[in-house]
Amino acid sequence: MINDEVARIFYEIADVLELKDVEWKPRAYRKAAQAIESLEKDLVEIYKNDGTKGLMEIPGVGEALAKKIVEYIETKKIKGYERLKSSLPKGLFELMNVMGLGPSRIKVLYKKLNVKGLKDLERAIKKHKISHLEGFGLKSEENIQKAIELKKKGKGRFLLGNALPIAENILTELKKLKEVNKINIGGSLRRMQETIGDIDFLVTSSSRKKIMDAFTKLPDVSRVLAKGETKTMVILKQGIQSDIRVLEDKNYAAALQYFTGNKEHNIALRSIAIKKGLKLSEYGLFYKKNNKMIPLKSEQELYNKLGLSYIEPELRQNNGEIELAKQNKLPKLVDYRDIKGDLHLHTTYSDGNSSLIDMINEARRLKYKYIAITDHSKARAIANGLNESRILKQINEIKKLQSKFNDIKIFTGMEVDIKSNGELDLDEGVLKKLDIVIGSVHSGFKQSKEEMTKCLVRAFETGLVNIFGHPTTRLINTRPEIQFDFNTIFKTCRENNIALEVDSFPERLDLKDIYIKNAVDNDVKIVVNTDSHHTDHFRFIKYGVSQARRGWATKKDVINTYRLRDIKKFFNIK
Ligand code: DGT
Ligand code: CA
Ligand code: CA
Ligand code: ZN
Repeated sequence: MINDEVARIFYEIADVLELKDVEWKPRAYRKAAQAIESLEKDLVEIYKNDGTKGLMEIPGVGEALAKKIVEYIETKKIKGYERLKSSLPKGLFELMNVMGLGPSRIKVLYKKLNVKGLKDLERAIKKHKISHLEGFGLKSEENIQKAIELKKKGKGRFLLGNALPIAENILTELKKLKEVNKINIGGSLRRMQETIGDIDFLVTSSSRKKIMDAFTKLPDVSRVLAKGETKTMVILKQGIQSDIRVLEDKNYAAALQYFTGNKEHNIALRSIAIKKGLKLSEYGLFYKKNNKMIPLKSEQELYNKLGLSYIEPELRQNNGEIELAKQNKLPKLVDYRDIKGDLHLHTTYSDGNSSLIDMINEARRLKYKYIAITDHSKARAIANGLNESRILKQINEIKKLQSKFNDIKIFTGMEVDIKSNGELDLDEGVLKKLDIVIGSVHSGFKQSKEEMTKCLVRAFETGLVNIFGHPTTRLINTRPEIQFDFNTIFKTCRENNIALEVDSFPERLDLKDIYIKNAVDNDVKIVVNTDSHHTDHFRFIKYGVSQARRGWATKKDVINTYRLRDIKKFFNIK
């Protein structure tokens, strides 16, 4: 779909216009971009069926913007946008992706310090020029420095949530080829790592050339880096690299294992093979003494032949999984199909883009047994957070809707802000009326570890919180984690029946795998939620589940795999 491309361009136009001090227009572009992003239909389809008129029915899209969309559909370019872009130094655009630097601050840096790109910015920080600017200060200088470091570390890596849909599309295309025997995604993507360097495919076929030709001609391919007999590498239009390997059927099991990795896991397996008088490569498992290949039907068989139980791809990082596989003691990981409900959902009551009834119906379509509606509380004014009277109104609406459906339980709830002093943003009275309360930190990120720990403990000891939402508040590659003492928080959560959330939103994936493992080891319960702001976001659940799996969580560790009555019991809901 070109929807994402158009939305991205509209966001960029908004940024450029803001840099150029144009009023109003940036807002209009952003609104349209948002609407386009969450559109279910393809813009091309809409245009084909209903022309410019059809496009103008998209919220926020008037005649002028509809024309721009048509121009993009027809020419893959928007001339006005190219012109606008070339009127500013190129480097300013890379600054846009540094967290904490919106167009308004970039404007100041550009005008006052002539900062034209990342290099200029780093130089200015070194000379402490930024702290002297109005509205910046020492703290923001430090934060910009940190954001640059984060950005550099994540350079060239894609979010799992962006890479997987691209890979799945290509997979569908390739599967249509009759020359393809077996095919699978490999690499970090099969391991469901939170960020992805490139998209790896493994194919078995007896006509390699046909596969390579088809692969390089895929509509998503923008450039071919190398085309060989067994390996081809391309750059996709989305900017990510993709590699394909084509081997024979007899190599499949060993090749899939090898190309799934990770490297450290592979190296450890290889040395186990050597100790057994075997040799392991991407082509197969062989006897060392005569180079004879041991036939393998599956990865499972390969692991078993090495004296290990099967290891799920999400666990393969040489992080202790091999030792446990030797003793047949690996935990049975929570499964993607185990999830019975989603306990963090926003609606148009606050900053969601879908209505309460649409969210409920989407959950019913997914056959969920229960959900919780958890809009923002009043402190989040920019998110249209709810005050006490609007909450009561929502509770009433939920009650009315609940009486219509007996296939799903709709819990009332709130995502309530935990303020810097540890107070909750809503009164005890109203919080007690709700089934499920998520406590989240949305401000005061920079408190010290001690202050933050104290603040969280105070909030949790009220006994009013059921879920600690997106606990570290990090945004992958852009916002660092908040600091608190995990052991103290684990203890407080255990004592107050609070579950730690794994937020499935692609840029959050909060908690990280190591923290999940730690929590589970400490007997703290996990809840995998999507934090959906649109019906389209429910699908993110698989990224949260993969994160939980990479954190070694089992079904019993994840409370939203429980039956309705057990989850009620856990949270003490009547
Ligand atoms: P990425 O692409 O950076 O997100 O991470 P991966 O793990 O997908 O790495 P990639 O694409 O370079 O290689 C795919 C797999 O191939 C990797 O997971 C393990 C295997 N592999 C690559 N290089 C080596 C190596 O030097 N030794 C061994 N044993 N395996 C390797
Ligand atoms: Ca890869
Ligand atoms: Ca690769
Ligand atoms: Zn939140």
